[in-house]
Parts: sequence; structure tokens; C-alpha cells
Amino acid sequence: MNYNEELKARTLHVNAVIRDYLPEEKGFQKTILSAVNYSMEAGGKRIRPMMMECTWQMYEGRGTVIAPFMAAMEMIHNSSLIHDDLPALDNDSMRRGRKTTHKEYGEALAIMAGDVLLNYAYETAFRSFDALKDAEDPQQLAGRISEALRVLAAKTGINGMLGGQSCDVEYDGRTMTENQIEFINRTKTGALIEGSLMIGAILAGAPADEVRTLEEIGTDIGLAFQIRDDILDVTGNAQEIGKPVGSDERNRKSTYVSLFGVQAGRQKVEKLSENALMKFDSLSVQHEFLRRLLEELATRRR
Ligand code: GRG
Repeated sequence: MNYNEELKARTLHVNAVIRDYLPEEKGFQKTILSAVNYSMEAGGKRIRPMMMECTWQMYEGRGTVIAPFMAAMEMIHNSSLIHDDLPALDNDSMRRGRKTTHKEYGEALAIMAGDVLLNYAYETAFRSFDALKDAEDPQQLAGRISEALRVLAAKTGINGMLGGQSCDVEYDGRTMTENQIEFINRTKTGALIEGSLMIGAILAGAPADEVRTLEEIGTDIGLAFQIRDDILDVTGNAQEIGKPVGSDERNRKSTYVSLFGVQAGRQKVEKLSENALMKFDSLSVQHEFLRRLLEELATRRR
């Protein structure tokens, strides 16, 4: 199978895994649950759960424990997108080629949908303990699940995505230093990518030093991914990326690209990507598809 075919097959597979964990739209909460599913089923590249499954495969993970973590990671990512689009934040009307959640359901329900989805992610991740009943060594698996939950929470929290986004919001409209921008990119965007690469490996029982290297790879890829996002916001095609371009300029946002220009941004992405691939090649095990995916993210067009 070539890379594009495999990417397509893996995306479909991740979608199926996620679908298994989506809440049923019923009861008095039916509307808010449909807002949650509206966001979860809007498409998206699914790179975080995809990366997670790849590192799980690299270290020969067995069983079903990975599935709830894959779904949980995508839920956390989607909850952040719902909130990111709100009028108080980026005030965006379109995402993934359709109306943002607050445009479809109203602002109050969109705020709630983001909160519900963030908590539902943890409800889902806790379902990983169901895998203990079929485990060869339940105690060992319970230890791995606990560590994976710790990483999931830490990468989402104040020293991860939420911390970075909070600073991003606070510094809105001000010119930032390169260090401030790097902190924000590493946390708001990089942390979930770091966590995704780490969790698959942790659950499969990878050695601790390799999990640390995967975290470093996630940092480089996360930084590159955000700068690429900023480049696309300037040079991208609205139809291709599924949302209007120029959002950063409209919101007077300091980004690596607004500070140093598109050309410098491209060079930085290339360098970060090279670093990440070098570290990837130093691991004791390999994964051809994941390597290519990491490589492709540097030049992605959506
Ligand atoms: C949920 C309580 C709560 C708060 C959310 C708004 C926020 C806090 C965090 C925002 C984090 C954010 C939007 C970072 C940008 C990361 C980024 C580049 C997102 C785009 O990711 P893709 O390209 O999107 O993977 P798709 O649509 O493919 O899933």
C-alpha cells in the first residue's frame, strides 16, 4: 500500500474507533450531545489518535486498551477547537468546511459542548480499565494505564494545552518575544502531539528513555505543526483548509510568521522536522508509515 492509500485507510479506521465511543444522543441532554457529536463527526485529519496507534504498534501493543485513549485524545482536541472558535476567542464561523459549533448551536451551548466533551474524554479514557479483565498481567497493564492517564491529563492541563492557550489569549494583540511564542506553540499545540506519541508507547510497554525521546519528537513536530498552521493562515487556500484565511491578522495575533515572515517560518519548520526525524531514526524500533506522516506534516496543505 502506498502512503496516501494507507493514510486513507488509517483515517477510516480511526474514525470507526472514535465512533464506538461517541455518546448516544438521548434524554433531556439530547441537544448538547448532538452538539458534541456535530464537532466530533465534522472530519478532521485525526493525526493525534493516528500517531498514538502507530507508537502502540511500534512497541507491539496487544489488546484493546489503546482504543479508548485514541478516542479520548481526539475528544480533548475537539473540545479545544469548539472553544477556540468562540466569539470571545478567535470568533471563527467556519471549520473543516462547515459552520463552527457556536454558529450552529449558539454560543451558550457551544461553551457547554466544549466542557462536556473535555470531561467525556476522561470518562472515555477510564474505560481503558475494562481491558484488565482479558489481560495476561492485569497489574502490569493497570500500571501502564495509570501512567497513560497521568500523561493525558498533564498534556491537556495548565502545563500543556490549557496553559499555552491561556497565555495566547492573555497576550492577544501584543507583540510577543520569540520565547513567548515558542512557549505557547509548544504547549497549546505541541503538548497533545507529545502526549499522543507517548501514550501509545507507554501502553505497549516501551522503555522509559524511548518514551522521553518520543516526547522530544512531539515537541519538535508540535512546534513545526503550529508554524505550518500560521503559514497556511497567510498563504493557504480557504477551501482546502476548510476555514477562512487571515484569522491571525484579523485578531492581531503574534505568531512566528507575523514576527519573522513566511520564509523564515518555512525554514524553521524544515529544521524542526529534520530534528524530529533524526531522533525518530535513533529509536530501537521503526514504523515506516509514522515516519512518513511526521515528514509530511511539515509541508501539509490543510
Ligand atoms: C476545552 C475548556 C477547554 C478549553 C480549550 C481553546 C483552547 C482551550 C485551546 C486551543 C488549542 C488550539 C486550538 C491549538 C491549536 C492547535 C491546532 C493547530 C489545531 C488544528 O489541528 P488540526 O490541524 O485540526 O489537527 P483537524 O481539523 O485536522 O482536527
